[in-house]
Amino acid sequence: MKLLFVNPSLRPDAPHRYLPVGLGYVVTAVKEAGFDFDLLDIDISKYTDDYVEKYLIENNFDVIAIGSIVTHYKWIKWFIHTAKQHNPGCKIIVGNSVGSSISEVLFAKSPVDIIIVNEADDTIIEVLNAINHNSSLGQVVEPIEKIPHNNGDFPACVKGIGIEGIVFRDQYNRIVNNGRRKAIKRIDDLPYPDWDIFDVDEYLKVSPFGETNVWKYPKEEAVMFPINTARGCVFKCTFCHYVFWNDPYRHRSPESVIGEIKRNQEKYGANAFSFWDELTFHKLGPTEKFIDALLDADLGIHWTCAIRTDLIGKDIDDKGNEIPYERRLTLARKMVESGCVSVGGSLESGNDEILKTMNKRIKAEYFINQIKIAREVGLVINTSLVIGYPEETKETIAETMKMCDKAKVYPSPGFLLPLPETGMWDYAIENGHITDVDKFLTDMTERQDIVLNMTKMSDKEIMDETLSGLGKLNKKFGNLNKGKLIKSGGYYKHSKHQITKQQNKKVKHIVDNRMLKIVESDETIKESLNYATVSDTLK
Ligand code: B12
Ligand code: SF4
Repeated sequence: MKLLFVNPSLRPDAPHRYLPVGLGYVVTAVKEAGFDFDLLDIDISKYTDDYVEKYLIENNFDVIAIGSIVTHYKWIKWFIHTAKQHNPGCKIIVGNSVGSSISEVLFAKSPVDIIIVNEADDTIIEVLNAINHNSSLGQVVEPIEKIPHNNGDFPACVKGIGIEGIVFRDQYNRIVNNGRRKAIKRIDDLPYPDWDIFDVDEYLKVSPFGETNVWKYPKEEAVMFPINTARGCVFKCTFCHYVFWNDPYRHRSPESVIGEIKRNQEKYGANAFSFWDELTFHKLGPTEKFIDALLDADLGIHWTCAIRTDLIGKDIDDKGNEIPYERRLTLARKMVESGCVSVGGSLESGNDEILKTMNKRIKAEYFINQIKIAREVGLVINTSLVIGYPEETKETIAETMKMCDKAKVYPSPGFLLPLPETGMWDYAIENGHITDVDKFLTDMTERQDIVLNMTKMSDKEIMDETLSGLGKLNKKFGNLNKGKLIKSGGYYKHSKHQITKQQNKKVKHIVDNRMLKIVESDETIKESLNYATVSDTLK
């Protein structure tokens, strides 16, 4: 069986590239199961569409597997059509949310053969074995039962039985859904992604660790690797969807994560890590355990992650008991001590009513609490914003900007982008905001564009209000060109004011009685405005 895996390019024009963790897990499982395959890594090799087409003309495959997220629908559709045109006999397998969350659409609009729904590590092996042995993927359950969906008026899949976790086209052109596969219980048991399958050296040249406030080694020596420490999330925000949505939240043990860190240190010289999860830390207890284990391991690394504002910003628990400030402060301090340089936060909106509609289960004030602790320990915090919920008004946008001002943070702004299988997708379909699903998905870009306006304001009003707020924040805390206020391209460009250091001087910063050396900086005074070390900033 001639098998090809394809790594597409989500952002062909971006200067940076990152090792694809999801595909990394999949190809590692396939390699361990003994299959030979080719890899067409479009992302790192920057292949053009013409090159990809030529490659598909010149090479024949029995199976081609590709995965991406749903915003990549237009290109994935092109790829499937092109691959089938030049390799008509091959089976096309699609994974990740561009398959999982819109199966009905992709089957109707492309000649895809099999979609692997959600977690693919085990399913892909069963599918490849079935194709290899020419055995059945499954059959339709009689009497025929249609599976309801909310992806417009595309024909529904019919219920099937067979390899769990796939949707496939049978010999009668029926789209058969074999139902969900149970999530892998112990993700500790998964092999570490085998990065030798990819051109690691090339990736490392273009995977910068954008943080400047490193102190464990000179910043030019940072070698960054992504790492997946958890799958799924315990929350269900109405703008969010990822492939582990229906699976239980699972996190790896500290030993397993540390094992992968050490493997990457020894094998590839890694010393910086980005935790790429939906939710790396879900509550204080397990987070403390993880950070203590990182400290004990004394790895000499730096790391970043995203955290919800309730992790260290929530001061009263759901039963009304106080969550001690000291406990949260100690955790943040230990995070820094173990090498954490910055965290992505999640203010999302400065308006508590909108936060409720988002089902975020946080209060805007948590962000301020979190920032206060972060600044005390020298941790840089950023935040994303989701502007454009139906209730959004000029006043609520102003409230959000005011909260960023209070926190002294330039945010990563974005507009609500209704994605399939989210609460806001259902809202958009049910209220007639999306009528042509294929067109919507084809034209969809990114959260930094107003893709669909469901507010009572015009696009111009939303944009003007947002830009006016961002302009003021940029004057105070950012250093962005006027045209980059929304597509700001990397937090570090506008978070420098948070960094604990002084202009052209080595400063020493005491963290938990240990001396941490902060590296020298050649930045301008404006870039180095140092709110983090100004005591009482937020009091
Ligand atoms: C890293 C990341 C990025 C990186 C990607 C870099 C890279 N080379 O991977 C960057 C920064 C580029 C990025 C950009 C964006 N991202 Co992003 N990103 C993530 C993040 C944090 C981690 C992805 C990851 O590694 N997951 C861990 C692995 C194990 O899971 P996985 O990728 O889902 O893989 C599993 C399955 O999907 C499947 N699978 C994956 N690949 C393949 C391939 C094959 C062949 C098969 C069979 C199966 C398969 O098997 C895997 C193992 O079970 C996720 C959140 C998350 N945790 O998923 C968001 C996430 C994927 N991103 C998301 C979004 C929305 C975006 C943006 C559109 C944001 C924006 N600006 O608007 C942009 C995309 C830009 C564009 N042009 O469209 C959404 C996707 C939503 C959706 N429903 O599709 C997510 C889920 C975050 C969220 N909850 O909103 N992102
Ligand atoms: S936005 Fe974050 S907290 Fe909310 S469901 Fe998605 S991953 Fe979980």
